[in-house]
Amino acid sequence: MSTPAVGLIMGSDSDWPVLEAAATALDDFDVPYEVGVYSAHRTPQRMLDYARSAARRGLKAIIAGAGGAAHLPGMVAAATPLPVIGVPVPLKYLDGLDSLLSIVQMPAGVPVATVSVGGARNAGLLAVRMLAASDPALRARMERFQDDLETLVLDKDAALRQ
Ligand code: RP5
Repeated sequence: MSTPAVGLIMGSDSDWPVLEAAATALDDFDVPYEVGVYSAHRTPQRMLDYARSAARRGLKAIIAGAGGAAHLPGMVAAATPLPVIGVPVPLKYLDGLDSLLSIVQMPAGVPVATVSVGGARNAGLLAVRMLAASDPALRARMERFQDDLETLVLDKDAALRQ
């Protein structure tokens, strides 16, 4: 097993059905990652220990998903120098708007790169791009992925026009 480059964490195991798409994106690019549940409210010390040790342990980026009063991404960003990508998880009420606002509205100095509500796949792809900035082989794979996206759209366009 290679050393994880990305930490994929969430506030509750109930977030996993949403966060799984980030894992799939990382798998698509063979990026090693670790997964865990770290609640800002229920396990605050465990969350801080994780964030404070993340860079030392070799992680390069952290994807953090949470719902409702979604403080996990921001609190992790406060305790690590690594880039943190926040995924707002939609819950039963408010359609995830509460999660989005809890994650996106960070004070200056503590950035969280927030994706759309439920946008875990893009969170995974953004983490790949972060790693690709210093990894030419990974960057080439990302470029091929983008070419494939374009081809897909052009094929669909051509099919519609027939
Ligand atoms: C948040 O509370 C979690 O990220 C989750 O989205 C939400 C609900 O958690 P559970 O009550 O399902 O464990 O901390």
